[in-house]
Amino acid sequence: MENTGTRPKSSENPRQPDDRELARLAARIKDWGAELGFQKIGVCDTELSAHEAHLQRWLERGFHGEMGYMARHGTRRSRPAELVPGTVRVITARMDYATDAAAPAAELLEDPAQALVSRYALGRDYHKVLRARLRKLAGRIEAVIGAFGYRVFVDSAPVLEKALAAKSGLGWIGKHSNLLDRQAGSWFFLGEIYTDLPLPVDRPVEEHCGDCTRCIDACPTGAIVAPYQVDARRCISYLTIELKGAIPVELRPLMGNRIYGCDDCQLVCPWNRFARPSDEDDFLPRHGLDSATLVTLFGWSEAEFLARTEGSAIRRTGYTGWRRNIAVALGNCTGLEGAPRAAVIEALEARRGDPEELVREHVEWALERLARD
Ligand code: B12
Ligand code: SF4
Ligand code: SF4
Repeated sequence: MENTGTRPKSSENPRQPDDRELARLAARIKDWGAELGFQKIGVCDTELSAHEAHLQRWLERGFHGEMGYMARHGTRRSRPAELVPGTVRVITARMDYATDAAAPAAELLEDPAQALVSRYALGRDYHKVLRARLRKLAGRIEAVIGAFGYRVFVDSAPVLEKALAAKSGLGWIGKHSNLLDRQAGSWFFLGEIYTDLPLPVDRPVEEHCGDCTRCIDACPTGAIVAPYQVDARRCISYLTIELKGAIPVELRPLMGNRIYGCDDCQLVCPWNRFARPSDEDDFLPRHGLDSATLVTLFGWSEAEFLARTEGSAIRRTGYTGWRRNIAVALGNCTGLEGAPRAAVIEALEARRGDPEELVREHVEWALERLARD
């Protein structure tokens, strides 16, 4: 959890800015945000009761699976002032991560022997990138107005990031449940600054999903059980990143070669045609992760895994999760013949004696599936 805020002492900040000063400050915050590499900055108040009800229902239905942290914080997730007392506004920020430098996901999905790492995880861990920039943004505000109360968050605490971003006009929540924007699609990260500054708020944008259901239809595992409702337990992103134990057997064949996260619901979204590539070097693919074969990645030792995922979001799945995920993808390499098939089987057989029972079980599943092919 973030702990970067400063609380104003009344003697440090004796005069509250008036409405005109606050409006001017909000405009400057947006300019500074752009200078710091954010594509959009918005401001909203903290009233999230409709979202709180949706969140509650999502939890009651058990859609969070093993993500205990989603249930743990009571109403603090949907009531910002309970998480950070004194919060009256949230400054929200969007940073795009799509890159032209990566091998196209659609092509990788067609070749079962290739590994598919979701677009957001190809480069540097976004938490680090956004957090550092948001701290700079808060620093700029402080340099102008003096000490003020704030805290910076990037997917690091009980915060309803998409709801806050939607409220502050950064986009609308699509049927796949991600936030999207008409000019930018959905390939972006979100971050926030909770603050006690009563800045003027922005208006939400209209939603533009209309009759479209492409994301729902394209989901390989049927995880989008209704518009705006994702059962995480079926989502490949959850299965490959958040789930620590065995991947349910019935879902394994549906995962294809997606070894870390999944982008299918975004790949088919028509608004992503308007996404602009990011010019952040931090989000460029590292270690050939956008074009590696499954066999290559399965051969990584733990030391190689740790070295090549340093500063990357992929660390979250751990070396055991990495091998588990790739074993499933190798088991999905049906339809291969000759040398490529032999290479897949050889790679799996080499890990039959893996020290981890979890990995061994997924390797056996994969070999059995290929034996039936
Ligand atoms: C838990 C989580 C997950 C879980 C659960 C996903 C989910 N939909 O909740 C899993 C592991 C599956 C996941 C996957 C992904 N995630 Co995620 N995840 C989060 C996290 C930590 C919390 C999200 C949350 O609050 N879920 C709770 C449920 C209740 O929210 P919800 O389903 O969106 O429902 C809300 C609305 O849709 C609405 N609602 C719900 N039901 C209904 C019904 C109706 C009728 C209406 C109108 C509205 C409505 O109200 C709810 C509350 O706001 C956030 C970071 C954060 N702290 O916010 C990142 C975050 C949402 N993830 C992010 C990303 C990038 C992803 C992936 C794309 C990664 C990948 N490529 O693999 C996938 C996308 C999968 C998908 N289709 O959602 C980004 C999204 C950026 C964006 N443009 O929106 C975030 C914001 C992280 C960040 N800081 O950038 N994620
Ligand atoms: S990320 Fe993949 S599995 Fe999850 S909802 Fe989207 S398409 Fe379905
Ligand atoms: S694919 Fe269609 S329904 Fe899904 S988010 Fe995009 S526009 Fe909305």
